[in-house]
Order: sequence, then structure tokens, then C-alpha cells
Amino acid sequence: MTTMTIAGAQLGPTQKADSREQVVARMIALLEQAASKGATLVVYPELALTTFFPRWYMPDWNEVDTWFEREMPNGATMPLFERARDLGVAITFGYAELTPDGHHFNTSILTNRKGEIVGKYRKIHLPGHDEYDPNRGFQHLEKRYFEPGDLGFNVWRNEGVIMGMAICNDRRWPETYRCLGLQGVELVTIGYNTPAVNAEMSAEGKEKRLFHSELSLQAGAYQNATFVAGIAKAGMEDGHPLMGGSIIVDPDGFILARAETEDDELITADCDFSKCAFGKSTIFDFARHRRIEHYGRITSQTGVKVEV
Ligand code: ING
Repeated sequence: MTTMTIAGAQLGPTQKADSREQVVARMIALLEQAASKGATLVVYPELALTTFFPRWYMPDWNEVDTWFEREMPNGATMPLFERARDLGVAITFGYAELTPDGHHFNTSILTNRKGEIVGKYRKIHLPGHDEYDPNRGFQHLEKRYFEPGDLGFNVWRNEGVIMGMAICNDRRWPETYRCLGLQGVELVTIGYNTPAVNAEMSAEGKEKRLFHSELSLQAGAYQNATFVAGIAKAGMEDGHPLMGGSIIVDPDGFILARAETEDDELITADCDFSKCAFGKSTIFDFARHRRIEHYGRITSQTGVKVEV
């Protein structure tokens, strides 16, 4: 029976002018706070090291590439890995990855408590658009700057827990959780950067977005009998608001911890992973209840086909 105190390290805003080193110092402060509370895993947001740069149209790819990391760990992040190792705390965080052969991904890594990277995930569901859109209040150019992830949805047995990763928009798609649930996942970590307002539909405010974020995370947890940690980068970045709402959810879908601010804020939850077993062996015993002979449309068809 494995128990673990999990910490969600919500980050407040990071401005375009802020350095990686400044952000890493904030991340280390949250790491030390987590360690003092007995946490042995810290979950950081998507694109944790920089501002949410897909909001900016940059025609010059040399400028775009300044937002990417060519190796991990690297000079700026090594202090974080070393401090995590010294404190015996595993970490997961998102960053923009530029591979040696020139591919751009929205990536997340997971370490063990010795600071060794044990898993990598590249964001599969990329929202937004790939060309400058003059009709938007701000851009959301993830489809321009990133390629869809090429690693699939995987799990790793890390510190005795079956862990999986997803990133931001992935949390809105039930396929994400089910692909992990079919591998026995017990904890899904999901960092996010979610604009507090809709660039196209200003009527959709923060309250509705917070509701949709919690709904998605709670449903994914309950329907796959897993813990889920959804952790935000939040606050006003160069005049553009990101919503907070970081939460840790248990396998029944109940919220165990919730951030109250839009700043650097630590939330923690004591997780008993034996709580996953009941759902996985009863209502969500996939082997006993699923009828895959009727699910073919889910992987054979991408968009809607109305034939009635
Ligand atoms: N951001 C947003 C997210 O999925 C979004 C984009 C916001 C899509 C609101 C739909 C509604 O949370 C990222 N980075 O994926």
C-alpha cells in the first residue's frame, strides 16, 4: 500500500522579460516549501520556465527558438534538479523542447526522487491556430510553434506509483485519461496555462473556464479510478490573464486541495493509492465491463459525420 504526499506548485505569472534563472529560483522556493510539508513529488505547470509565448506572433523562427530548451537538464534548470535530488523529492514540469534534429514539442518530464528523468511526454492535443489571426484579442499559436506529440500516452512506475503525464488541453479529452487508465494509471499529472478569457468569445469568462477545467479533471479521475493533479501557471503575463484553479483530485473525483490565488502557491494532498483499487475492481473494472466491439468509431473517425 503506497501513500505519498503530493504537492502542486502553482506558478504565478512569468513576464516575457523574466529569465529562466528567475523562474527556477521561484520553483526551488516552492520545492523547499513542499519538502518541509513532507511532499515527495512536486507537480509544476506547463511551459513552467517561460511566459506563455504562444500568445505572441513571431515570424522569425530564431526568435521563436529562444523560448525552447535544447537539453534537459541544462544550465538554467540544473539547480532545480540538484535541489530536488538533495531533498529527495521527485518533480514534473513542462517546457518547450527543441530536439537535436529540429523538432519543436510542448513537453513534460518526470523524475524520481534522485533527480533522474524517468519519463517524458509531448503534448498531443494542441489547441489554437497556426497562422496570425487578426480577429483575436491575443494569439494562441500552439499549432504553429509545436508539433503534435510523438510519444503517445505512457505510464511509468515511479516511487511505487503508476504515473502518467498529460499537458493542458489534453485534460479536456477523455481519450487522454482512458489511454492511461488502460495502463493502470494511479496518478495523472497535468500542468496547464489557460487564458482566463476566450480570445474569440469574450463572453466566456473565468468562472466558466474554471468550471470546465475542474469538470474535466474530476471526470478523468473518477472514470479511470486515478488521482489527478491539475496545476496552473496563473496571473497577468504582460497584460494577458491566465486562470488559476490548480487542484488535486482523488479517484472518486473529489477535490482534495485547491489553490486560492493566482500567484506562486503550494497545495498538498496526502494520497493513499490503495484508494484506486476499489474503482478499478468494481465499476471501472475495464476487463469486465467495456465493450470494445462497439467503440471502433473512436479511433477510426476523427471528426463528426452526420448521416441522419
Ligand atoms: N490552453 C487552453 C486549455 O486547453 C483552451 C486552451 C482554453 C482551450 C479554453 C479551450 C478552452 O486549457 C492550453 N495551453 O492548452
